[in-house]
Amino acid sequence: ERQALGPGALLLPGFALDRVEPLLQAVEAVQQQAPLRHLVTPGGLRMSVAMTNCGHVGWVSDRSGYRYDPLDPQSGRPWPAMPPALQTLAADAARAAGYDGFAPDACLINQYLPGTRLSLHQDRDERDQGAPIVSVSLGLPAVFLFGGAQRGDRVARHALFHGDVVVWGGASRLYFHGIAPLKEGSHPVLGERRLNLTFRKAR
Ligand code: MD3
Ligand code: FE
Repeated sequence: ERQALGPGALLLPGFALDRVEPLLQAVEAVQQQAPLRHLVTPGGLRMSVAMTNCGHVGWVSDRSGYRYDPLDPQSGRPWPAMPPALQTLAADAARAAGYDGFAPDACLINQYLPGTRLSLHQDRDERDQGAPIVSVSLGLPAVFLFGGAQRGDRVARHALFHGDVVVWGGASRLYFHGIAPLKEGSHPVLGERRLNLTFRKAR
């Protein structure tokens, strides 16, 4: 089962469901080396999403801007390597969407607690914008906001559930998107939170 969310954006409902345990184990191991933290935007605002990364480079934001950095600025050490369970899931999902040989070098891990939101933005910090982005949703459901190529384009709402994977390629890759404030709730596996993993070819 697959559903187009936009031009080149394919929803694979429940694609990750049969591998949640190894995925969460891998995420735990990453968090131990590189704890979740709230980054500051170039404008000086503290992001409500808590983030960490694994892979050759990680996405970071501070007063000087957004970038992919091989070092975790909090520890000064390289980001943890991308665990095989994560790499494999990303490559399998990309293949299912028609992208053979997807080899992400960055995985951004986002944690949402009730009330956490991600305002409308574009993902433009990756060098290779022909490569797709693969996203995996775990835990509490979220309302995904999906606009268009222009900030003012109308915004559609889609629910994203535990185990859902979306492969963002084609024109959708540069569309504005965000997450509405997370609703209160408790998920049987993750408790009162949502995790989102995004796999990218950043360099
Ligand atoms: C559409 N994350 O990390 S995942 C992000 O749920 C991000 O944490 C959201 O937006 C989250 O940048 C949304 C879905 C997603 C991810 C990347 C995209 C949608 C996208 C890139 C381009 C277009
Ligand atoms: Fe994004």
